[in-house]
Amino acid sequence: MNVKGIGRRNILNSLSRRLSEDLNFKSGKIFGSMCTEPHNFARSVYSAHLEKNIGDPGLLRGTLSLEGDCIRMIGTILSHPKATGHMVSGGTEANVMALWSARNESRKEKPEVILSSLAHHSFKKAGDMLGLRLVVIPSDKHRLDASKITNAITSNTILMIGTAGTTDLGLIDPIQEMSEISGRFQIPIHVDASFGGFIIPFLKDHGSDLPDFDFRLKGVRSITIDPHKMGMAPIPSGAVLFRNRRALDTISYDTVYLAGGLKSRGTILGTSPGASIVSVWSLLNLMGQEGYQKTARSCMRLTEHLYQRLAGIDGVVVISKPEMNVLGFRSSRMKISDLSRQLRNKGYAISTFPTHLRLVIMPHLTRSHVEMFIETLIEVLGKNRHSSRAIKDRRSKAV
Ligand code: 0PR
Repeated sequence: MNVKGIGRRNILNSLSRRLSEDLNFKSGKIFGSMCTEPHNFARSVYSAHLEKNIGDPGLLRGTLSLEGDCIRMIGTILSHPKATGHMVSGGTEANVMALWSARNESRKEKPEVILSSLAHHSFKKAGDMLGLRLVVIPSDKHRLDASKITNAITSNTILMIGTAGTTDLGLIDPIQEMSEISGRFQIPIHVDASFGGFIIPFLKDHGSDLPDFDFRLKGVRSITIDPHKMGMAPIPSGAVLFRNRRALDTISYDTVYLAGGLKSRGTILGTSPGASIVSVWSLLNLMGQEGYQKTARSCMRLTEHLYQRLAGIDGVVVISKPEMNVLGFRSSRMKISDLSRQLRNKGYAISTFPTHLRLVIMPHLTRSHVEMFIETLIEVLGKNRHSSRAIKDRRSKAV
């Protein structure tokens, strides 16, 4: 650190040089992120409230009441306006809280949780931190196989996890079937709708026949849903909702000394941005259900367009028909790692899974970005075809 400050102009110049290495959403080359350009209005509201620390909630009784409104509005999206919960830092904190609460409420000595091999890696963190045994059901068909759940249940099972919008392909686990199993065995469900929560309900509003996944299903105890993904809120912004107040009480701690005179909220983080609550509240009110329906439809239209374009390219295999704005594909001619590397060399940021490359068609992407991507993909695959042919030719000459 310098002894003396170096002056704003120097700092800003330095920042613009250093940050030019960052990728940005406007480039149209980030096809692998579940986050997006935050809505401008939410961004400006957020920056006006940077000083607020909701870790001392009694100081921010106004912000606290906005948090209550957010939970009610999000609860309405998830078919339970009376749900309780908190605005948190994102899907990881929300998932850990849901498992923490289930563990404390169960009071079992050796608690076990059933989940799919495709569940988000935050559950591994939660299992490790909370001393939970994770009973993993291999999901080779891209979603949880509900027929394998019953066999995995033991007297120690405290919870099943279902995902609505899987990380790798944006698919929905059979949560309806899980809910029936839940009724039979009295084992509650946590739904990770971190990604899907802000798109599935709005696609359903428009007649899509996606299955139910939320509090409408009796077995669902808690839901994770992230405004900083399809909700278009600034980072960090997640939410965890519980069907009953009691679930939240099991993870609440009394802190009697806080300056505002109220105890802490029962989230994992202490000091945390009240700005995120204020901006989500503003954004939910600005967008309304219609705003999110419009965004959901436009992302889905673009996803369907991309799906058709990919399906029309010789040598491209689309993994499954998209249910929401996530698409997986691979090449029948190139190794996944080679294709990923070559697209990355062309500036594209795409997630690479063992079985496919994942594209997430977020609101920052447009039709021309999609066309630009398709052109690049055709070029990469074309070059590879020549080089693989050349290798084959050389080999056959050598023979
Ligand atoms: N649950 C699911 C189903 C998720 O997909 C994710 C994150 C989480 C929970 C955890 O959420 P937080 O990251 O908010 O804690 N899924 C994204 C992913 O793995 C996270 C992400 C977002 C990664 C943007 C990269 C990126 O650029 O793809």
